[in-house]
Amino acid sequence: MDIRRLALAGVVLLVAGGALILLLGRKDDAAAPGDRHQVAADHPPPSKGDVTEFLDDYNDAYRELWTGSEGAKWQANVDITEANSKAEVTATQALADYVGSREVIDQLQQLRRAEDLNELEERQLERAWQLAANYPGTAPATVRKLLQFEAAQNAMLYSHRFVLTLPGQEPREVTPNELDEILLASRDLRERRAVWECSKTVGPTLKDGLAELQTLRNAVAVKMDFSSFFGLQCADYGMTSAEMMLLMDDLLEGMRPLYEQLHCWVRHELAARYNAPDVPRLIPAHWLPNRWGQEWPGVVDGIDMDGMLRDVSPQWIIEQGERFYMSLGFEALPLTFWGRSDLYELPADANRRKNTHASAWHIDLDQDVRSLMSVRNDFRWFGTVHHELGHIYYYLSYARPEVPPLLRRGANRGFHEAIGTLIELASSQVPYLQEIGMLREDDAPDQVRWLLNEALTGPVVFLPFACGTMTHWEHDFYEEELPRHQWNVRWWQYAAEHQGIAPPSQRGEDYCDPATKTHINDDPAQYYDYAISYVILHQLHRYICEQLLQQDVHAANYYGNAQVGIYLESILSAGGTRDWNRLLYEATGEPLTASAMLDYYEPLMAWLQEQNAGRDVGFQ
Ligand code: X8Z
Ligand code: ZN
Repeated sequence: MDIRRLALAGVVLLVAGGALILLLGRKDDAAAPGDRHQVAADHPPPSKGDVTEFLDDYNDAYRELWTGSEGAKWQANVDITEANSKAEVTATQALADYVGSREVIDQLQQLRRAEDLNELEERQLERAWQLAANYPGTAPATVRKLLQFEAAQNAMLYSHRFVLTLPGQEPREVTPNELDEILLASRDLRERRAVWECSKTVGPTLKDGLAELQTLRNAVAVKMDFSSFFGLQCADYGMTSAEMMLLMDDLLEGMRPLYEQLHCWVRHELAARYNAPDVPRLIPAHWLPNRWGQEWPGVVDGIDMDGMLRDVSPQWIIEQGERFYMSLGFEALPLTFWGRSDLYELPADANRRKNTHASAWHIDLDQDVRSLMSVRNDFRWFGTVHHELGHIYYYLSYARPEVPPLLRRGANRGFHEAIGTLIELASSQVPYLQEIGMLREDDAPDQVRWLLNEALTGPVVFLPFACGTMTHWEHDFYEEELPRHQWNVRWWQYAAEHQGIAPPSQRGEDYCDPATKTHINDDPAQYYDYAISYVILHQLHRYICEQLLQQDVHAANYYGNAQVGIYLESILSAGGTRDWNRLLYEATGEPLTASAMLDYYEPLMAWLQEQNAGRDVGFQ
């Protein structure tokens, strides 16, 4: 373990320790409306019976109102209409009215003083407190406006029509999948630039709404004494904004040497591919196969992941995903999953609009699980399907009587993102692909190139976007209340600094490029979840390979292994009933540490250094 890794482990331990202190300290000094101490002093400490009674009632009400809200949200996402948007606001308002009501807040303030609470009770009260902080009934007008603007922003984002004008062609409407497909395949820079610019046309339509959301989200959080909305979201990990940023910067620093090598190699490859006269230091954004440069598939010659799926249907991909989980011992998906999900792409001229970003839903916190996707038969969707099914199997695993509805959630949000991506990693390894016939037995791919492709589509390229551009921008957006005339400039400043990417031309403040990323609008101040998920999933993967399978982390095969299934189920079925630091430690024997992830990609370093010999490697 080198110093950097030790440092990260140290910081993380500190953070984890801090998380625990924060968690335990919550009763006395957590965010609360100002009159809390007054209320507490006037009453004797509540009894255990009071807590049980409150939690029973709360869990029942919460589940019912959640189901109403989630069902209405689902409808508003699969069929974007004004009426569905209105129904979404009404149902979500009902949930907010309850979880953030003055009465619930007062009761929570009392009950959190009760003595002899067990961990399950403490964690439920803590969760209820967090929910109240998200929708404080002490600021009803702000909460109402917030729910309205959130629904409107989502509708605006997904009813946008992308009109593409390729050089020498008539304008035509295209789907996001079509934009992505051209960015993956086209070798014509003029065409690529037209597609990239088309993909950013949705940004300006979202700018005013985003300004409202910035103000409203911060107002809600500050009302509950958090530093900002960003701080409120970090508190879910038991961390402050500053601690989260420290973790992000440590992850970036740990990955930076390898990323710089990879970046250098890629900019030379792409310059040759596009016959560019020079190799630019910052990679032009439209050279890359992803709208935000968050993953770079298709750069390594000789590895054609999409080719493996050319002859299968989108439905086969989802069924194969289910077979993977079933082979580990998980049950078949409920029939209602197939009946109620919305899984396939709509044509650009369809008579309804839907959210085209993949998601998984736990409608009733029980067996009603659904996924919203636009699956095509390509490798990106192959991965996404495994990712979404990870959420679904997590939902199903903790939907059991021992886990109260309030704690039917991941150990933390990063854990929830980690499971499916772990299975995505496992389902992309050669022995499994050979076993199911996606890769011929005699097709022995070059191991370095295979790993190179994994680096380009996994955390080496993703972390600079997730920890760097996204999280730093959202941090500033909320913590500094970044003024709207600095949004785009700050975005591209971070993209240059962390990802080494530049826009094809100056992008002034008439554009709103951050808003083109769905999470900025509808999953706000949480993108670091995905970065943390990569750290966790590599820890789980290393444990599984070394302790359960005795196989190489680069060429393992989970398929059909019940022991792996039992191991995962033990993590999933706990839901949010356990402290995540302890759960991780018990599951892997170590605290949160990037060492498993960095070790996985270590073999690439020497190869890249050799390729880049004589080149000026850094990009700053
Ligand atoms: O949003 C997602 C999932 C849904 S939770 C498809 N992901 C991030 C993204 O697309 O930007 C998965 C990886 C990162
Ligand atoms: Zn996810």
